[in-house]
Amino acid sequence: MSEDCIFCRIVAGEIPSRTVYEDDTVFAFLDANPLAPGHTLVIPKAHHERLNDLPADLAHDVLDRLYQLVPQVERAVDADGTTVAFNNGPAAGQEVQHVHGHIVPRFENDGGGP
Ligand code: DGP
Repeated sequence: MSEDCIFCRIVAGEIPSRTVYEDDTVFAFLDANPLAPGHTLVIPKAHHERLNDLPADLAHDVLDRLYQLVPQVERAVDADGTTVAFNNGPAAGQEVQHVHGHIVPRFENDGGGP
């Protein structure tokens, strides 16, 4: 855990969040500043800043769980589709320096998207 990392503090329960999924290595919770209802973040519990830093087995756990959560999130908000994204590094818009994947529910004609 990194004491000054907001996502580590969420995993530790020091900052409240709306949990979507939790196991030994992966945590998923609702984004506090959602781009759409149900916007979910999927993170490794261990602190790693960048995708490039993730050990292969942990990368597999995060991506596997993200993949499994997509239909669950879509069903929860009756979405028509999903945008899945990782902002990897500040140059790509990563504001929280703890690896996280975004699951953003999408709706017909919502005008969003990358
Ligand atoms: P990114 O720009 O890819 O680093 O996205 C960071 C996301 O994290 C952004 O959509 C807002 C979300 N976020 C930041 N702080 C908190 C927090 O304290 N709680 C929750 N649930 N989400 C947060």
